[in-house]
Amino acid sequence: MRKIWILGLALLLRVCLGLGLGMGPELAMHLAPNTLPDVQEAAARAVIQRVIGPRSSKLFIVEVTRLLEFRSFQITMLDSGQILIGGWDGVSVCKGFHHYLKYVLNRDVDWFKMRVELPTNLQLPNVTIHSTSASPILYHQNVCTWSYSFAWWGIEQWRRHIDWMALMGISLSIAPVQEAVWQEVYSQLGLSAAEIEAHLAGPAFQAWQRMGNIRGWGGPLKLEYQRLQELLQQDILRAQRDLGMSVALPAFAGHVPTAMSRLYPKANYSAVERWNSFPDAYCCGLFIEPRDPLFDLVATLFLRGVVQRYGSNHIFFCDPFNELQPPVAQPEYMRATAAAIHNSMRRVDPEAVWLLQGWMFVKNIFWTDAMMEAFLTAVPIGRLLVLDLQSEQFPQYQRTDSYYGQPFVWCMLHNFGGTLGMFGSADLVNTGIEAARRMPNSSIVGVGITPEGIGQNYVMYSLALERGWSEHNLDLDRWFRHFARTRYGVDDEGLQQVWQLLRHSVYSFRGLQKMRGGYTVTRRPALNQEPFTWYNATDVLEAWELLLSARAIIPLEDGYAIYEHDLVDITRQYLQISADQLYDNLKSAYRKRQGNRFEYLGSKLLQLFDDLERILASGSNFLLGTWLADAKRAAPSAKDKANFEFNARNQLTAWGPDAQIVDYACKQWSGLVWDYYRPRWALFLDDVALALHSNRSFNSTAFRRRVLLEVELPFSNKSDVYPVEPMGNTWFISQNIYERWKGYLRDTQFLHNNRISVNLKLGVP
Ligand SMILES: *[C@@H]1O[C@H](CO)[C@@H](O)[C@H](O)[C@H]1NC(C)=O
Ligand SMILES: *[C@@H]1O[C@H](CO)[C@@H](O)[C@H](O)[C@H]1NC(C)=O
Ligand SMILES: *[C@@H]1O[C@H](CO)[C@@H](O)[C@H](O)[C@H]1NC(C)=O
Ligand SMILES: *[C@@H]1O[C@H](CO)[C@@H](O)[C@H](O)[C@H]1NC(C)=O
Ligand SMILES: *[C@@H]1O[C@H](CO)[C@@H](O)[C@H](O)[C@H]1NC(C)=O
Ligand SMILES: *[C@@H]1O[C@H](CO)[C@@H](O)[C@H](O)[C@H]1NC(C)=O
Ligand SMILES: CC(=O)N[C@H]1CO[C@H](CO)[C@@H](O)[C@@H]1O
Repeated sequence: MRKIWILGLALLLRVCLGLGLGMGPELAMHLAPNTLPDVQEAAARAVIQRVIGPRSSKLFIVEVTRLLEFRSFQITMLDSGQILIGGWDGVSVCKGFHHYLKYVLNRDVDWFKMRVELPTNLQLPNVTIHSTSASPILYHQNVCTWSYSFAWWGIEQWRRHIDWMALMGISLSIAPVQEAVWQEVYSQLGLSAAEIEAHLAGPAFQAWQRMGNIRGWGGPLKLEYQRLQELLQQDILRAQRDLGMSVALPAFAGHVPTAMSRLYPKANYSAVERWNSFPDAYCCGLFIEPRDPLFDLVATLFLRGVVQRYGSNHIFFCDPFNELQPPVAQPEYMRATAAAIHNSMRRVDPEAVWLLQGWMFVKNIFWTDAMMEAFLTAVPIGRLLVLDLQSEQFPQYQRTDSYYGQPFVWCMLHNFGGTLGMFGSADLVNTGIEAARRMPNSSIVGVGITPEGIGQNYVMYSLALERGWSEHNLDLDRWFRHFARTRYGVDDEGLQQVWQLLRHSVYSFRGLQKMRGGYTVTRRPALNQEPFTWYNATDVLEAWELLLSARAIIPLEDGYAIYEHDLVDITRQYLQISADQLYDNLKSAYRKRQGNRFEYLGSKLLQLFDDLERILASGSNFLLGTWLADAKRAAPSAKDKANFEFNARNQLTAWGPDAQIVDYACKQWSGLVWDYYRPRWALFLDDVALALHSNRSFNSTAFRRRVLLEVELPFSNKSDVYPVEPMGNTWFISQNIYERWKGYLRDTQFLHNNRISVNLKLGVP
């Protein structure tokens, strides 16, 4: 073992001296943690043990060796009948194990199901497989994921997620927790405790305060909590680095508390522009001009604090202008700014690489080609790594000639705000990665996923990451079939058909619309919405029917939980579509002043909310109760629980003191449907019906005010407790709802059946 390691070191040395590996591998090697192979082996072994249990995991032997090709794994069978998985690092070993699990044993994991029960008498097939990642870097996370999905997680949830990341082959992510460092830096500089408190946002809003968008909202952030977060992040980092993953840490982007101008009145600041109409108390902090000496002072203090607490993999992220306009529109200014920021990193770590989210370049007229080129080329080539943040819909790498030579990661930004709704662009992901790799002189060095929130559409993340590892286009037909088979652990034509139908409908999006999860059920009611679907909803109905009929063949001990999860999701999806359709009909009834029809359809919509609540309540992954309980559990002390609950509720609903980005992070969850979405629509239906009957027009201004004061704002301050355990039998509830909503399709009051084609499948005259 030791000998192999020394040989590996020699190889590594050769590589570090730049002897011809190409920019991607060289950069990835530069960032790789120097964890010893036996530590990585132990970590990979532990992952396998958690996934298949101690008994089955004895059938696998792991070995980390740098004699293998960079980011590759090799699977062989030993004479003992055990399977040997060798990998370049711990992550590659885990990826190899996942490959064997999914493509040899035909079983798979999911975010919600990280434990796989293998048969006791399992004979492991003898295979020899060698595979190398086509992506030197596989990236995961978005700064927002930490607030929308990870906000309340403890080490248990993180453990499962890191295991999952390793199985997918993910090699780079971020670790943005930094409040304890700021607390220290600001105190050291002379800010008072109150001034710091006014700056730091609450536990559900840290992502946007870190980016300079808001300040203080949802606070105070207690010292005790800052300390707990710091310890948690240290555990997370250790777990990741033990597997050989690298982690990018935060660097200083320039945003500081307004009170800094009291201490340093002569420094050159600009006021950050208002973000989403947040009031002064919670927005518009200061931005220090990067060439001002104060920038360096703060940057150095901060980054030293970060590295001292969290170590370093030579990669730091910061986004000075995320959804914020730079103060000066001149290429020379942009060049000097970028250079100053990178230099501030180099002062602490001479080998620093700057990780930048390319989001600011998307659809922003400020960033002309000249401005972008000046900004991007101010940093030595290879020392800036750009996340092309939403490559499946708004790629920027073409427009910038591959970021003027700076390495970039092709990313799928599949989700905003952690909203639910089946959705994805399977074909575009498959072919988009190919196109980016084949572009002449492409500087692509990896593939990533950058969801604002996780916990939905698992299939898309699984697809994008496998595509990222793979050198070739995936055969999507086969891939989706195999997905169905491994998901439920049973080889069945009907189940495969379910996923083909979904693939060709919900997962076939190709539009340029911004998908933000705002469907009729979750949007604030109004008469001027235009819901749309890009697919034929009959496919979803058929998929649902097939899924319901598969109940008897799903293996109870292993596939059933994920089967129930999918049943809840598809029922939810069909109700979501039906609500859009009901809405179109309600609008037409109003326009035609058909009071009775309006009330009839309104009662159906309320029935739909009842059904939606019932099906969601039966699924363990669709409960508001869990989100709130997790938030309260994360509170450092009993007296902080109320504010943590406020944070958790406000983020999902009003998102701000006055509904600034109301419903941006909406969730189709049990509890939220019942106490937030349904009451809004009930108010609306009453108001409109009243207007119709009294021969008045509906006053939308008055309604908005009423719904804000009666539902949207009060929700954040409530403290009702919701179940954390599912209720009812999912299959029976789903079947019952299926019968009802299939029946409504024959209803003559539904004049606008533009989404669901009733005639063919259901035999309506
Ligand atoms: C596994 O298959 C390979 C290639 O066919 C063969 O050489 C080897 O002996 C087999 N190993 C075992 C343990 O069956
Ligand atoms: C302050 O910075 C701005 C750019 O943000 C620059 O235009 C201006 O000249 C600077 N002022 C001083 C006094 O350096
Ligand atoms: C690719 O790079 C080479 C060498 O710099 C250059 O000669 C060539 O024109 C480039 N091709 C394209 C399509 O940009
Ligand atoms: C939707 O699919 C059904 C069944 O395949 C088909 O009969 C119908 O014409 C389709 N509707 C539209 C709008 O494409
Ligand atoms: C609508 O309601 C608003 C607020 O209550 C009120 O100021 C306005 O006059 C009303 N408009 C009409 C046309 O009644
Ligand atoms: C919610 O509570 C906060 C204080 O905790 C208060 O300032 C705010 O006005 C309350 N909002 C509503 C809508 O009751
Ligand atoms: C606002 C409104 O609905 N006005 C209607 C009141 O009733 C008269 C007569 O039926 C209609 O002509 C108006 O359009």
